[in-house]
Amino acid sequence: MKGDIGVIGLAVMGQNLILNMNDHGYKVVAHNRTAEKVDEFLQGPAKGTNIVGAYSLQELVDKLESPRKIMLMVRAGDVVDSFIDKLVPLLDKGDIIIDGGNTNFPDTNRRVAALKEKGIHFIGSGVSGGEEGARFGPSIMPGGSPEAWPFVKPIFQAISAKTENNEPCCDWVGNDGAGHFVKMVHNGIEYGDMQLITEAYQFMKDGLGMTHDEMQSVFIEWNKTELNSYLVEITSDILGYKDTDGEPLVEKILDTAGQKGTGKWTGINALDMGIPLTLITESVFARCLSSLKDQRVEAEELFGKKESIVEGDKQVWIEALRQALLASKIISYAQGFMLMREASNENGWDLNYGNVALMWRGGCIIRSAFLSNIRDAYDIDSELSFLGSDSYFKGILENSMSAWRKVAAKSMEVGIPMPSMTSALTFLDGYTTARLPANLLQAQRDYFGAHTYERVDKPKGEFFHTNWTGKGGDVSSTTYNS
Ligand code: NBP
Repeated sequence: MKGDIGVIGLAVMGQNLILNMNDHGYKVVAHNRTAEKVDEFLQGPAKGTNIVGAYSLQELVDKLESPRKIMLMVRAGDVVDSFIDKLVPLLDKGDIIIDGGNTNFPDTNRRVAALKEKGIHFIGSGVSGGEEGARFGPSIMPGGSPEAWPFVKPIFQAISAKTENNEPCCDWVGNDGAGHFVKMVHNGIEYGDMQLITEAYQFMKDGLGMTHDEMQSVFIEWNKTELNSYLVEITSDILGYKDTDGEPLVEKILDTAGQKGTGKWTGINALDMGIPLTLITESVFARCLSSLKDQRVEAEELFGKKESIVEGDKQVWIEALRQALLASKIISYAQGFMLMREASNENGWDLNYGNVALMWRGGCIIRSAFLSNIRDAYDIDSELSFLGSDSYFKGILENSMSAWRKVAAKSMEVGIPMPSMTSALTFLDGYTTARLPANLLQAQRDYFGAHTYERVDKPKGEFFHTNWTGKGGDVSSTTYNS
């Protein structure tokens, strides 16, 4: 009997996805560049299963049922191109290559188009959930050649995480690089969620002087509220984790955050598309700032930074912080969905935002109860332009406003950096202001560069230039927006 699917790449994600597919009754053929890893896998975790090995790409291809489905779980970038180049001459028209790595979506756009010319279908799929997700149910976000989806759908939906209603956290996202785009936004939101939690932690630790056990209890309690999520849950575990000397391990970890690029890509795309994705972008910059450790140590001394003590009733502050965190999180997701909406419109992807929320509901790092409410919001209005306008989320934003402002103001007053919580509030203040000071900005642009402006008392699209000093000419610059 031939294999149902081939997987190339036997590192943590590949191995666990294969075992997951095997659990669901699929016969998987496993291949890896370094052949010894095939043997190690077959004699180790795959022992006693139906998984078979292939020591060359030809062997892999020969062992698969038609149309062949070959999933790459390898390092993103050139390695994927190199495998595609080697596979294509061995494949037949109608065969399917799937890239399940963390690929930047323009690469997927390019690969879908290039392979289409050769008659090969290509799927670029986000896979989220790390090792445990891959093994027992990840969130899977496939996009690319729609013709390929019916062949891959049963396998992907079988191995994916399921919601409490047993719905698979996997559905077709859209054409071209849509799946990888949505996975990129997922990762950006993950950056935002993590940053928001760290800001709450710093406020409690430095501002309120709380112990790690106290903070752990707060996160345990928060996890029983609308903030219920995987990241809040693991944060409570981390805060309670003691090193061998009985002290909290988290305080022994160097405060410089790493990043692999997906948050940065999300920010770059937001800038390219002109979407104010402020919270996620601040979260990426917060990681950049954290990496300037030596400079920060010097600057703290140079500026003689004082302790940032927050006076007042601790319980009142903790509840205010919870509300500020929840409201900021709503803004982060609202901005992320704005970005997806713009990308969907620009690329003709026809994204289903409710389905995206459902795919993130289980298996992935940002899984949370909150995503069910997002799905509900898009069920009510599939074209919702701002998540915060949905009545459920609007209610939370309004109810949290006072506490959110108090936390933001206090953080500024005592010097606790909270870039994401404060930028979220600033965004909402801007978004809910009908008249912003951009009129003055337009006047400045016209003053120094004759960039022209529109008038509130004239139809939109009519542009004016003023000779502000009486010395300039009347020739205006060309009017366009980049
Ligand atoms: P890695 O990202 O560490 O990739 C390891 C695989 O890539 C191995 O099969 C390795 O073969 C192969 N590879 C490399 Br590295 N360089 C190669 C080359 N020049 N030629 C051929 N093969 C090469 O594995 P992973 O962490 O399992 O991730 C797989 C994909 O899934 C990545 O795109 C990753 O970004 C994504 N992802 C990872 C996670 C996670 O939590 N780790 C979560 C979600 C998505 P070798 O054994 O011969 O070196």
